[in-house]
Amino acid sequence: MPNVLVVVPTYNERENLPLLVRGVLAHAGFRMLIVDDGSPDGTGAIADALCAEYPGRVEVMHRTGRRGLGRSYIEGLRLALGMPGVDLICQMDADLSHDPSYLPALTAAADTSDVVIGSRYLNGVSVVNWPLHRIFLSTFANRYIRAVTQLSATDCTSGFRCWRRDALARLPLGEMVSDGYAFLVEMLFDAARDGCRISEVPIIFVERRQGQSKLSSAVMFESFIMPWRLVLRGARR
Ligand SMILES: Nc1nc2c(ncn2[C@@H]2O[C@H](COP(=O)(O)OP(=O)(O)OP(=O)(O)O)[C@@H](O)[C@H]2O)c(=O)[nH]1
Ligand SMILES: [Mg+2]
Repeated sequence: MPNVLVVVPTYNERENLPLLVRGVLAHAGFRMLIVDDGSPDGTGAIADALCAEYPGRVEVMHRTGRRGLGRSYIEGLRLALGMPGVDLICQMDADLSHDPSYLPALTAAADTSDVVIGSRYLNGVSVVNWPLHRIFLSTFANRYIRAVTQLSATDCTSGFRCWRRDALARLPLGEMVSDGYAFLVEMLFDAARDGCRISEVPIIFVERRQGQSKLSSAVMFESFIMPWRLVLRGARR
């Protein structure tokens, strides 16, 4: 049986989180760490109730201070790396865009890879309910990131991933500088430089039905600049 910890950052996901937790815990050997950023909609209290409902299988980290996806992942992944008996560490969104039924395919592929990406772009474009401008933005972002950073994955911005614990432990989490979605690119860039074997499995991504997107213009600007920062930093290291 695999020993898997799934780290999920949440901000205002009260309707989605209970469904996600049940979907993930349907798989034997899977545990979860929810990293809530003081969600004003009460997601943190719902996470605590799920923790009480599934003792030993759901942990909750309540963050205070400045919120951010990158910050949440850094703190959550550090805690995950310190937990005993964890072989694989997954990352996924809480908004049900990432179907938990793909988790076994991701963890199985980690037998022969250090990091496995759940990819929307392995077989054309596999997204459901995205307006055309969102598809253009995401496919353009991926082409741009690949061109600047020379990463070869088709979906460098996917937040659905599975890491072998030892590969994740080698990443310089303390040196990471991104706040938003660029954090995912930064992780992948550092993993590639470290010589990690990176592979992808196809997923169908379904746009959230409940709650709101947190994609702000500041986050998009950071994603535009970050590939160049990574390349320049990579050249210095
Ligand atoms: N802890 C924490 N989680 C966040 C933050 N921003 C976003 N998230 C979570 O990160 C995941 C992805 O965020 P989304 O808002 O769905 O971003 P997205 O998928 O690019 O946007 P949509 O397609 O519109 O849903 C979700 O689980 C969010 O709740 C944050 O500042 N802190
Ligand atoms: Mg989403």
